[in-house]
Amino acid sequence: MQSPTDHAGKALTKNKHLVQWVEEMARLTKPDQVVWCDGSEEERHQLTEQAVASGVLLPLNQQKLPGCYLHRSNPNDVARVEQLTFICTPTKDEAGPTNNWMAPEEAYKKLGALFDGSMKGRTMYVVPYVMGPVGSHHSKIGIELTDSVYVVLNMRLMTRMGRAALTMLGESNDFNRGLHSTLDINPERRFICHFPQDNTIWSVGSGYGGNVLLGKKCLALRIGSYLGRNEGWLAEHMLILGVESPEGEMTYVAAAFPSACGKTNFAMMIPPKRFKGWKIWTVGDDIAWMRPGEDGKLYAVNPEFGYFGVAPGTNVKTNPNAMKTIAKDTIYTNVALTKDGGVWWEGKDGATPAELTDWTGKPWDPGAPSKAAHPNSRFTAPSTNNPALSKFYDDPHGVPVSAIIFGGRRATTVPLVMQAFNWMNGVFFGATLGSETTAAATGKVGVVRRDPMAMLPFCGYDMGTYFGHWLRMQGTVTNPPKFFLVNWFRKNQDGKFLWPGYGENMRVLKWIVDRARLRVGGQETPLGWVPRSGDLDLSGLDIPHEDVDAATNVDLDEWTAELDSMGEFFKTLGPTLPNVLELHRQVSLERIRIMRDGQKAATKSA
Ligand code: GTP
Ligand code: SPV
Ligand code: MN
Repeated sequence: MQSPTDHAGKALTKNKHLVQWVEEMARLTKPDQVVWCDGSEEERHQLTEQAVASGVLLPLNQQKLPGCYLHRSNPNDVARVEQLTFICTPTKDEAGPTNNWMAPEEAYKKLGALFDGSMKGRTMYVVPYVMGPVGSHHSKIGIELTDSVYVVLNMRLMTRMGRAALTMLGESNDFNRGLHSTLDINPERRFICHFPQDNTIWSVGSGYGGNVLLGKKCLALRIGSYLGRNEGWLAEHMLILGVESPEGEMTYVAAAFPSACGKTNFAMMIPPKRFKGWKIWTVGDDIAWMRPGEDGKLYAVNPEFGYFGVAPGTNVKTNPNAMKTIAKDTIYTNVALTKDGGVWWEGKDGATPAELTDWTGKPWDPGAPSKAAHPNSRFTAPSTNNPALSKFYDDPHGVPVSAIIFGGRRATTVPLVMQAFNWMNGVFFGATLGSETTAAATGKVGVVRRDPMAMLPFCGYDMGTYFGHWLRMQGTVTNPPKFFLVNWFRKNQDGKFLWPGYGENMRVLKWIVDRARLRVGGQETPLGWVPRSGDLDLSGLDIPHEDVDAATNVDLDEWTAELDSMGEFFKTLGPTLPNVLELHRQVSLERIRIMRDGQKAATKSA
């Protein structure tokens, strides 16, 4: 192969490790041509035209939605497939009991056979990208080879893609090797395999989201978490936001909620009227890379450059910043189409349009039980469209994190907010996080499962060892953040949410910021600190006080059952589970027992 050039014939790289690997992968997959991407505007224009001509993208109404397109994926390919996602470490123990494991040689052989000739008649795109600010010590370089123009256009939105990545790479051999082919989009021939020791990802048989945009879940989380353990940092499924007070005081917060549990919404939140002068700035909406800084604080960068956000439920009331973000230059996937070339989904503003084409391309019957937009339909939009984008979103140092929040989707038990007593207790909150499953992955929706740190599908190595890494990180962070647990999703007997959520979550965030800055009180429970009555600012909030009480309540009977269920989960993790977490669980149970004894004695003597 000659030295690779961009579409205008200008040299792109002389990196022999890279050129050799691309040649090798091209020999395997046998594409008709190899195209190196430079990330330029002209290239985007060309690829978009091509995608439209081949039906991969459908232009939307360019007056209403300039630069916006619709993509419909194969109905068998609409979400991440956890059961087909593998960690391929030399031993099964390294992948741990929560991951699917395949031996590396077996995986290379099995997928190698599928990749053999898989790009015949197709183009192989070479997509160089940086995760994290270009040139930052936080950042990592990846190269994705793909036969999907949809993937190229999405990677262009989601990462710093093109020439800048090759310049940053220089002659180095230190880059993630990602290979992707859509093959025939057949679930029987679909595998997403990670080789942490080789810094390599092979993905075959899918064209959707986290399965194929290899910089995202595959590199930034699964491979990233492995690199983070070896190199002393954390790769987490967390949003990052800045809270600015009316006086201009800035506090950064990182929060892990499982897929489709509110990260994008929280990261773009607009505070309610009561919080005049308060502003939320988005640094990231899905992934955080965090490492200790010289001042002993934990610094976070968002490795991504765009948002791959859930469409359903997004509207002018719940997330006005997202609505502005996706008004231009956005790729919509699996949403419904209106008659005039607009987009629609369940939970969008206004009345349901009379005539809709559903996400599969068929006329939609409003009477039918099926949804017009797929529940995991998404938008891909550049973060620079976000009116609330933090001016530090691209800062090579990252932002200092004062609070870390874990949260799940729980109809019962877990209160609106609770603060951990210390770092270890915070790791315990994360390690035992439970949440109802959502449409973000294939499988049953609404079942409570343990999703530690919201990383169950994304941790690239053994879970117990990962908890150990989290615990040990305390030794490197002398000015540590405070830890919190939240739940926006508690329900009443009728199945209605007790807490209004979205912008109103500012009330909880305010308490978190004040706690992190040691300037508001709290009530101690056996499990953590909760706001005293009156600590949460509820003025101007139009919901019954009983609902707030029910949302914030810590019921010791429910928590006894919860701690028992956490114990069952711990048992499944095996010998690498740090003992201190099991001890903490037992101490919590014992504290509940003693507390209830005290309460009983008090009732008797009264
Ligand atoms: P991923 O991109 O899959 O990682 O999801 P995410 O964590 O970014 O979730 P997102 O913010 O997209 O929200 C997912 C769904 O939860 C959407 O349908 C939202 O409308 C809904 N949601 C978000 N925040 C709240 C909240 O505070 N209360 C309630 N009831 N629903 C919420
Ligand atoms: C998630 O499922 O957590 C996502 C979407 O953010 S995907 O990129 O498909 O993983
Ligand atoms: Mn996510």
